[in-house]
Amino acid sequence: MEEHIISKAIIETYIKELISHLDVDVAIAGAGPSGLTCAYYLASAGKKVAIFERHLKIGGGMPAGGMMFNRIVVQEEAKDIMKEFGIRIKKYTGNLYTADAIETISAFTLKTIKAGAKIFNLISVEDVIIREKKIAGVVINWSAVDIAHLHVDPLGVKAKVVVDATGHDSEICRIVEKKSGDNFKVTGERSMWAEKGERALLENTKEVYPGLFVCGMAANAVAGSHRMGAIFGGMILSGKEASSLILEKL
Ligand code: 48H
Repeated sequence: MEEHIISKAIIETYIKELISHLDVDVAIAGAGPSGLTCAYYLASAGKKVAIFERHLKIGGGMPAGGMMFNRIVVQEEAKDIMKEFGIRIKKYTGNLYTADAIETISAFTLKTIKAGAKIFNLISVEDVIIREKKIAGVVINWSAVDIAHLHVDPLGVKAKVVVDATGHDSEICRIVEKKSGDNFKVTGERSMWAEKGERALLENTKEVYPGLFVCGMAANAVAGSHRMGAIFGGMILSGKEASSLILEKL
């Protein structure tokens, strides 16, 4: 058991995976609940999907529940998806259910990987590729490069469709706003109003620029809709909705 063979096994197999995901059907920025759900349904339908996640951990805001109480609330409409992922939910009151945030994000992560989507953590999407006014891929770099403010040029990934699932900051849409040269605007999210925010989410989940779809909190941020706090039904429904719209397009 020589150390350099262990190193070779890690580097060789990682690089193989990375190379095989330099040209994908769908590149998703962000492995939060909406990005994972979107990836799960796309991969289940046979699409080649790469998720690039800035952080070491997977799950975005979900593992922290509400203010670090690691429980989440979902509404009746999301019950079927929770069931599909094998997550236990408990009726609380009315149409509201609770679930363990760690169980939920673990199930989402595992099922998404097993469906065939590839998650690359510690990699950030720092730019997009635009050809003839259409998004044609993402530009990636090690997150550590950004954190350390190093001058290291990035690499490009070709994608038929790109999904902005970056949450509150809607980072990919903000890049397009700044760099496309078109009149594409990110409005920015509004303050907390759970009911309105959740209701607006599905409507805001769409192709916002040719080749660029937005889901989850980013969808509300782009459209200028409300945040909703630690209720997650809308996030996973939005991820599923984005996958359906993308499947129609591909
Ligand atoms: C690679 C990136 C980049 C980048 C960011 O925030 P998320 O959990 O996003 P959603 O939309 O799936 O879920 C939102 C939910 O967690 C939430 O915040 C809610 C319900 N808030 C309501 C409220 O009122 O506060 O995940 C986004 C992920 C994160 O893991 C980021 O690290 C990652 O995207 N990310 N990854 N490249 N440029 N930017």
